[in-house]
Amino acid sequence: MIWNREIEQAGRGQIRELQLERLKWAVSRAYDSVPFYRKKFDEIGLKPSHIVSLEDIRKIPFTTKDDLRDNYPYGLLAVPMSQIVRVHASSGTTGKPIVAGYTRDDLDNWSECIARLVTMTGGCSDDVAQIAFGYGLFTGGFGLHYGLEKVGAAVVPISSGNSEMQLMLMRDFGATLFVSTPSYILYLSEFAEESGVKKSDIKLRIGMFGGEGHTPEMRAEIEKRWGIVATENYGLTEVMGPGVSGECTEFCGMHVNEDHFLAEIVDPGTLEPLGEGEQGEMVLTTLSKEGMPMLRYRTKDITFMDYAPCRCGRTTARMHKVLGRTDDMLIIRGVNVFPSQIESVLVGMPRIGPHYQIVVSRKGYMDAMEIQVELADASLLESYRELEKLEKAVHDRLKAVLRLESKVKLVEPKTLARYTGKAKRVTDLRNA
Ligand code: DLL
Repeated sequence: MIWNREIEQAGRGQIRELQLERLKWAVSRAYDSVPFYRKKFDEIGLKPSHIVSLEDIRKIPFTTKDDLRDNYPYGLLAVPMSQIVRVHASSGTTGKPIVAGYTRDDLDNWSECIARLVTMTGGCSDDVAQIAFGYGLFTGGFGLHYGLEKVGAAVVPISSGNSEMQLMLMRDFGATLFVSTPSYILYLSEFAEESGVKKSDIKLRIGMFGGEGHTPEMRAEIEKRWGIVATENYGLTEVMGPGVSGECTEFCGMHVNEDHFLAEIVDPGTLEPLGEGEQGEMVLTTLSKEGMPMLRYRTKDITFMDYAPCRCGRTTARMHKVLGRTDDMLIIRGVNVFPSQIESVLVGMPRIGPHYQIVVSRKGYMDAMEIQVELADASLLESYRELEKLEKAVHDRLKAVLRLESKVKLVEPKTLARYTGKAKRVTDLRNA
C-alpha cells in the first residue's frame, strides 16, 4: 500500500508551501537549461527570481502542443541525453509525435504517483493486475506497470488487443485488477458474453480506466457487466503520462498528485484564471520533472477543481472528470456539442448498446449530425414499429439535452467499430 500521508494528508497551507518551493526550483531549471523557456522569459523580461508566490505563476507564458512539435524531438529536454533513461511519445492525428524524456528520478516519481493511485482504488499487493494498455511508446502500459509493481501487485503485462487471450488469462491467472481504456473493457464485455465467460469464472474486483473519458452512465454499465469497482485516472504524455490524478473509492473527482503537478484552470478564450468550481481548461506545471519540465502546459481538457478535503481522508485537490476537450467540441449550426453529452444520453437508455458513432456532415450551408447507435438486441429489427418508436425516443431525448436536431440511426448489433485503445467516435466530414 502506498499512501504518502506527508503529502496526501497535508494541510492546504503545507501543500502550497511545498508547491511554491518546487515551482521556484522548476522555473529556475527550465530557464537555465532549456533555451526555449529562456527565450520566452527574456522576451517579456521575466526572471525566475520574479516568482515569489504561487500566484506569480500567472506571469509565465503558456506552453502548447505546437511548442512541443516545434522543438521535436529533444528540444525541450533540460538534461543531456546521458541522463535520459526512457523516451515515450504520443502520436497525434497528424504530423510528428509528442516526445517525452525521463531521468531515473522521473521514473521513480512516476512509479510513486501511480502507486498512490492504485492504493486509492483499493489495489494492494494481493492483486493480480492485468495491464491491457499498449506497451510501447504509449505511456499507458509502462506507466501503470511500475506503479503496480511498486505496490507489490503481481503484474501481468499482456498489453493491448488479443481479446481471446485477455479472457483466458483473466480467468486462468485469477486477475483481480484490470487496466485499460473504458472503450476496451466494453469491447471485452461483448467478447466475454460470446465466449460464455460468466462473472463467476473471474475474480476481477477493480478496474482502473483512463486514457480517455467515460461518462457516469458508461461506468455504471461497466460495473454492472463485470461486477467490479470501476475507477478512473487521468494523465498526458506531455507532463508524465498516467499518474497526474486518479479517483479514490469516494468517487468525487480525481486526486491530483499535487507535489508533482500544479493545476490551474483558465478560461480557454481569455486565458484568465478561474476559481475553484469554475469550469475551464486545465493548465499543468510539473514541479519535479527533471528530464522535460513543463511550465503552464495547456492541456485543452475541460474540467474544474475542488480543494475541500475528501471523505477518504486525503487533502489533495480533486479535478472533476474531464467534460470534454476544447478541440473535441463540435459546433453544429452554432450550437456547442460535446460527444460526452451524447454518450450520457445514449448509455442511459434501454434497448440500445453502449456503442455509437457520431457523423457530422454539411449539406449546402447546413450542418447535419447523424448519431449511429447499436441496438442491444437484434430481435427489435423485426418490428418496424418498435424500431421507429425507439428511434424517436432516442431522438427526442437527444434533442432535449443538446437543444439541437440530429438524425438517429439504429443499427444492427456488432456493426459499429470497436476499439482496443482510445475510441474515435466522431467523424467530421465537413472539411473532408
Ligand atoms: O492517455 C496518458 C494516460 C494513459 C492516462 C493511461 C491515463 C491512463 P496521451 O496519449 O498523451 O496520454 O493523451 C492525453 O488523453 O489530454 C486527455 O484528453 C485524454 N485523457 C487521458 N485520461 C483521461 C481521462 C495518456 N481519464 C489525453 N478522462 C489527455 C478524459 C483523458 N480524458
